[in-house]
Amino acid sequence: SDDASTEKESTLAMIKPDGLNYTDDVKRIVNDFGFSILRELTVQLDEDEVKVFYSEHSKRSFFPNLVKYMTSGPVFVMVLEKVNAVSDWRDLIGPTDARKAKITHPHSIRAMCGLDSERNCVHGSDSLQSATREISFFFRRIVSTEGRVSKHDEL
Ligand code: RTP
Ligand code: MG
Repeated sequence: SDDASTEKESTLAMIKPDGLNYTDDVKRIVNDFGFSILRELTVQLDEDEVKVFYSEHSKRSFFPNLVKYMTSGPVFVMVLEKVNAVSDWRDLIGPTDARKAKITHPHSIRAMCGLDSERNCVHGSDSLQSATREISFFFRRIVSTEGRVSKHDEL
């Protein structure tokens, strides 16, 4: 079918350095909500890698702090697959500001493990196009067109 809403999508989910202690809780939520984990990886990012990953924010005042935060320890990255994966994962993580999330989205992942507008413990791709870029950032050889990931290719 060409109907995007019934096609499986892949998205990039990341547990940021401040969230690593919540990995089991996040993975339980991932499974409960029907995502398949196609790939996972624990990696220590360096400053240059974070600058590329978050390059859309390079002119923002918070960018230096974001680079420090994201290099403060290892991150845990997952490629998640399901129908509507991109927006469903964004809904599950909640708003960027974890302090607000605790009030407006108390069941969200950021409400569970985030602290404030910067240290919000998880990432999610914000569009199918971002998902494709971000998956290929970590898993260079497995991404195909349209945000789909082949289950047959190996890293
Ligand atoms: P993410 O990309 O990490 O999933 O977060 P997001 O879409 O909800 O928010 P975005 O605007 O893309 O911001 C990326 C990350 O930069 C940090 N940030 N700090 N101090 C601040 O005002 C501020 N604003 C953003 C957060 O870690 C945010 O997730
Ligand atoms: Mg973002």
